[in-house]
Amino acid sequence: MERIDAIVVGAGFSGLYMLHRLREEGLSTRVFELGDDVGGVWYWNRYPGAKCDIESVYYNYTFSPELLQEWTWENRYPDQPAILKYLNHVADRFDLRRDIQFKTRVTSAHYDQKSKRWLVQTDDGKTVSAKYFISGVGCLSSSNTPKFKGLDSFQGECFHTGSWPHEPVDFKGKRVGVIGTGSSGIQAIPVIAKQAQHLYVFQRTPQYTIPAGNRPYDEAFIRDTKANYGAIKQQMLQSWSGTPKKPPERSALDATEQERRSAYEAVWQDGGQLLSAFKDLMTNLDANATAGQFIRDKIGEIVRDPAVAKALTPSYVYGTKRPVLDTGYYETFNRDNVTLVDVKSAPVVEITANGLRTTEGDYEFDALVFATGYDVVTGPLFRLDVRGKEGVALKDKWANGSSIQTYLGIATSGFPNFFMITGPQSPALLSNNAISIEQHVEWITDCIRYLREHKLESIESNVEAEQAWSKHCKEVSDATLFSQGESYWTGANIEGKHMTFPVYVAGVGVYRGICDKVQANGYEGFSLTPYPANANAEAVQA
Ligand code: N01
Repeated sequence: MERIDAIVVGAGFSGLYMLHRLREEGLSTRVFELGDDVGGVWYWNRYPGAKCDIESVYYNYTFSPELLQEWTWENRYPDQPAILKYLNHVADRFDLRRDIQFKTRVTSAHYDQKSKRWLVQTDDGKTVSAKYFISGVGCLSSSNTPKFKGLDSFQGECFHTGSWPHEPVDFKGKRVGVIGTGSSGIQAIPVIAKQAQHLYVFQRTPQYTIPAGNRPYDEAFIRDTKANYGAIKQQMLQSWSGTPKKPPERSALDATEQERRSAYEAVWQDGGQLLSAFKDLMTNLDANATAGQFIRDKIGEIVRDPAVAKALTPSYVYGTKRPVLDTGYYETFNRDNVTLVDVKSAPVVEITANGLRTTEGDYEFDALVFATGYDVVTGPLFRLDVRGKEGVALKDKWANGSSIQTYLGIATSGFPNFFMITGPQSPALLSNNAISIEQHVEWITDCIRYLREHKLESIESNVEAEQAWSKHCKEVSDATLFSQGESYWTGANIEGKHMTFPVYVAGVGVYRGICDKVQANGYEGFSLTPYPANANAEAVQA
């Protein structure tokens, strides 16, 4: 059996940087990637309109000053082709492809207590043994297609936004059905509406979304940003979200009605998240209600048909589902070729050969797009069939997500030398992922270097430490509104799934401080096991 130092799963933002850093440390490292090229979610999410809603100049690696200077983003928000181009550039620039095995699915990763190594099986029938097993699968790589009755009977073309074909898809002259109005649906719907003969949007929950305000960067902004990246990076590292935006200082409730409206209007006109307008929108229901009402009023102003406007108007607490940015979403429902179908009041009964049936009627179309999201956070991890000491499966340890317990969102007890980049109970789902990924990769790299320098065979988080961390995560999120609703954050989007809120919401800067302190204190909360006295040099090396 082949023996290497480290195995990383996934060649997206996480896996690429992890590979780069471990190679620099001199570790033999292999990345297994299911796709036939780099990119991770940005390789698979090629649906029309796919974009990131973090601004381009902040949604990139910051570890290499040279890379920051040589790469220039064109638009405020990067679309999928631009991000994929960037990640390809990174893969080439750092010569990463030679250690990535593409078109390979990890089918299991089991910890062998005897050899104290991870045995990782892949779908090519091989097993590789590694000292360290690192997940770079992210939170959003396991797409969810609801188990509708008759799913296989549809005779037309069928797509999921999370695994879009590489060949161009042409909806011209076609009747199209889109199920789902989360970030993906909201980005895809305006673009598909412009191509399709007719578009049916099947909406279960109306969404709060505000204009992204996407536009080309001007040269002066790029010049300034590049000149000041050092300072900007420091602001990103210390911030709540991982971007350098200054946090709001004022309460929405201290402002007059007119001041609030003009603050919200300024964000609406410029684009970006409304949550940036006041400091207490996610901690105070009354403050939050003012933001929700602002968007509800906008919907009424934009959408001409009052019945459609009403159906598009959300009533849940703003921000308890991930707030969305869009380009012309509500306006799309003024088009003659777009029909909104409320599948909350009249649920989907079945998919038929020619479309779908709700409790109120039949809809016929030629192509069906599932924009139904992901089995978030635990889905991609459970798919790896990770088993730790005594053969315990991660899935069983976390009882399907309802009892997620991690230490810092990076490690979990019973799984030595297993690291999760942007794992549950880290800030990842709510932060600028590029920054959160870098932080985890660097923390893991430092940790592995420490183990090797101190001739330590393994690291494993302590049960008490992860219980305390999980409790702390819950206390912090319970003090906000984030965890109070039904969302994919809590597993409510998947039938039968119930998940504890899996995000550390104290913010990127606070979290970084805690992780750094754990490291500075010799990995407090972890058990470090030395190699046995009689271990040979080769075993200690690898
Ligand atoms: O998924 P979602 P997404 N019948 O879960 C509906 C990232 N992302 O792919 O709200 C009918 O948000 C579901 O309805 P409901 C980003 O983190 C980022 O859109 O559960 N409908 C919802 O409307 C984002 O948050 C970007 O009632 C069903 C939709 O499907 C995350 O990915 C772009 C249903 C799913 O929405 C996920 O976004 C794209 C059913 N049985 C994605 N099941 C950017 O950077 C589900 N739905 C901008």
